[in-house]
Amino acid sequence: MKKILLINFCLAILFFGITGCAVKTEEETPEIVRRQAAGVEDELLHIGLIQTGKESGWRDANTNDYLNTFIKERGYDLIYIDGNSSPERQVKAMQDLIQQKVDYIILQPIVETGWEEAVNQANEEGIPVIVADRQIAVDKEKYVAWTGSDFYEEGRKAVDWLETYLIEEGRQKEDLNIVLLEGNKGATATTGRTSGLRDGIKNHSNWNIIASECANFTQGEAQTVMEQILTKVYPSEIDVVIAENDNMMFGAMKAMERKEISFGPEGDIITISFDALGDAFSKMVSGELHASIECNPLLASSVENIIQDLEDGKQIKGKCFYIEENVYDYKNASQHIKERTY
Ligand code: GZL
Repeated sequence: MKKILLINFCLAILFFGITGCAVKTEEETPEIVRRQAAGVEDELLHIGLIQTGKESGWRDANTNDYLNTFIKERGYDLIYIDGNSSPERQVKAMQDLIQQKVDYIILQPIVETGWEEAVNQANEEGIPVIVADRQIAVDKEKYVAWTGSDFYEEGRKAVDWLETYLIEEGRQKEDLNIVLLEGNKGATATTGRTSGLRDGIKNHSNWNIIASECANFTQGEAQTVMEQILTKVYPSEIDVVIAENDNMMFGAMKAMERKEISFGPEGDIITISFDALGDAFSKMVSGELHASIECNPLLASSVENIIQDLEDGKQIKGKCFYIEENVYDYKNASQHIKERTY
């Protein structure tokens, strides 16, 4: 058996070496070549997962979903690598996984750039790379597929929600000053949401972004950034705070609370964030948060479907697999809070 595997392995390398193609198709390779990771003799699929870090509640839910899906009882050996919020560490992790000859690499990139060389190395070794959550600025032919959210659409959904709310409140003609807290520079979630928000906001000549600062999707940085903004802008000048994830909104809320600024449906400042974490639902129910635009962290099943299709020798039809997401607000949060799983 081992000898056949070795012959197949050499043929696969020859095939991948010529075409650099990570996608196996029925007519090209009828069966998946099992790479025996160094010194490992088993029938498990060895999956390397490169995660961004632990920057938010969304990330914890995303990581746990993978840890609960790719388990030995289901035929996987998951090698989880925490990128510790360092793009450089993530690239090194990919090179290490290539050395270990894993069967698949799942990449959850912090930022889009810096991936060309490492992804090429994975191609040369015939290791399929599946990108999830944020995207990478690499030729799409170099990786199998991407699955995640439409971040631009999320940004537009936030503006749509605000438009509707203001009309319901009879405030659509009011001048509106907006503070925007952004995620990591260069992350698809940031660029997508920011573009969607700005494209929507510029349709309103009476809306104005008076401050936009990066807080890297973390609660601590957002509190610091909001405290700094509040030294330059009077609270009475702020009508809306939009945070590109719930954790940054929680940090902004702490900064506003310290200044005794009222916010939320029962306060003065409109508050809108992204992710729709359980804690965000609690704040919508308690009257602190107006709305949270859902960003679904449960990507493991979408990634597993791609891997299983490859294992079955199927062609992957498409490059981008978007996941379903909703908008929740202070009016409907109490109907959904019990069903939330993260
Ligand atoms: C979105 C994801 C973002 C979340 C943040 O898919 O990349 O990163 O919105 C997380 O909470 O930190």
